[in-house]
Amino acid sequence: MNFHLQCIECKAEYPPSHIIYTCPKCGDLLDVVYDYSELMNIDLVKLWSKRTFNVWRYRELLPVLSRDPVTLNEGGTGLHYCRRLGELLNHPEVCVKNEGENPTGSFKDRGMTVGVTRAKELGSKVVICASTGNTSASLAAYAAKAGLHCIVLVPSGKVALGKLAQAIIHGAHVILVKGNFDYALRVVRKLSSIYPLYLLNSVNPYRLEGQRTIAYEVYEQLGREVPDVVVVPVGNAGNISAIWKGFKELKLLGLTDRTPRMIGVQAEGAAPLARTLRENSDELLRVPNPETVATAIRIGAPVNWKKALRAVRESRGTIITVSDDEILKAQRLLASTEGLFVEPASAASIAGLAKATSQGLVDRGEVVVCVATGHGLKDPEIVLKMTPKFVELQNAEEIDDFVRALLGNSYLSKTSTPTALGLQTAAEHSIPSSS
Ligand code: AN7
Repeated sequence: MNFHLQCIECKAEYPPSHIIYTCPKCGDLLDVVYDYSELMNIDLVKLWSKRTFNVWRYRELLPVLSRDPVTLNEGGTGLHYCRRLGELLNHPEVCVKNEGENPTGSFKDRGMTVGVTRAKELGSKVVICASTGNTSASLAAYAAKAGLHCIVLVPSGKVALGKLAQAIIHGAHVILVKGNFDYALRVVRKLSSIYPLYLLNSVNPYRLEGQRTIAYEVYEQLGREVPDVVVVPVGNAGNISAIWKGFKELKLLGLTDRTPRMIGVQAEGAAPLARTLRENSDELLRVPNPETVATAIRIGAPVNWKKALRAVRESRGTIITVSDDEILKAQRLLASTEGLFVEPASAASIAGLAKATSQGLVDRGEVVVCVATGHGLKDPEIVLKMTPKFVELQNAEEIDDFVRALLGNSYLSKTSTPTALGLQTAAEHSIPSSS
């Protein structure tokens, strides 16, 4: 499909051959604009149904010229109906879109497959980003696949271990910055304005386009229906903007006559958008020193704030805040009731739904999709930190006591007598030392 760039504020237009990230005239954000009329006579759903369930299934709606995208088979993630969780939240119709199933374990891969393909099309040799972790992990992997050099700047000491390991192993030049994400982003924006470094933060309009596919997939997975509410964790605010654009397009293309309400969720210590919306401010009310256990969304000056506020207002949604404690409880609840292990930032969507339900923002029976943005194994340290004490058993007798206590009398039959295990003790079982 034909596309060009357009400023969201002054509406100036630019051809896709220009390497720009913001409007050269007024400095505001850019959006990718398509000529949808080309698609009006095509049965899109039928076309899609013949293809693999991944991001490139929707290739007519992606802004690339190449027929050979840089791909790791991203997208096509599960939409899990969460009956047990729904019962606990007094809200039966909860689905979780599990973006941890992507190749590098987060939704960023949907954007990077498009963004890195564009980087190649535009002739770039080096890609760069600032990151709270997942963007760097994803960009490093796609740059490796494409044979491009990759530089990532991350806030020192504030990136989950798994994400850092990913960026390193995929061969990125990892630079630790003494400062937060907002500062690191300022630095890479400056660098990319001076040197030929292709910037792949979500200020890059092409990257965000790949993330619209979350909306298309949810639509197909719900049997060509749109949910009532979509709950999304918000950091730099690109994802909520992209998903909203995707749902609007489904309506524009005549595939549905409804759109969902978008509910963004921020951590209490990093909630600039929630406050900006609440106070109805025309300027972003920045948080100078954002802090939260959900390091992925530890962001005080979201670059896409304008797009995100438009998404929330147009969709008649809102932005709510949750505490770190609520986030960690929600993470454990989702993992222990549904078998889905997501990172703390992602669990913010579950905590957010719990809060929205209790505040009457979501009605019982409405179909809600929570976007779980990244995999729990990205940040194993937080789980261990939150686990007070392990049970450490020395021998078979203790194990027997433990199991009997766990099962309780109701599960035990009269024939199961204590310590009839006949096992060696752990010490007997250990390999003797050679001395
Ligand atoms: C798991 O990696 O900003 O609101 O630099 O990793 O689109 O920014 C990560 C963001 C939610 C917020 N959940 O998405 C980065 C980065 C997870 C994330 C978000 C992020 P946006």
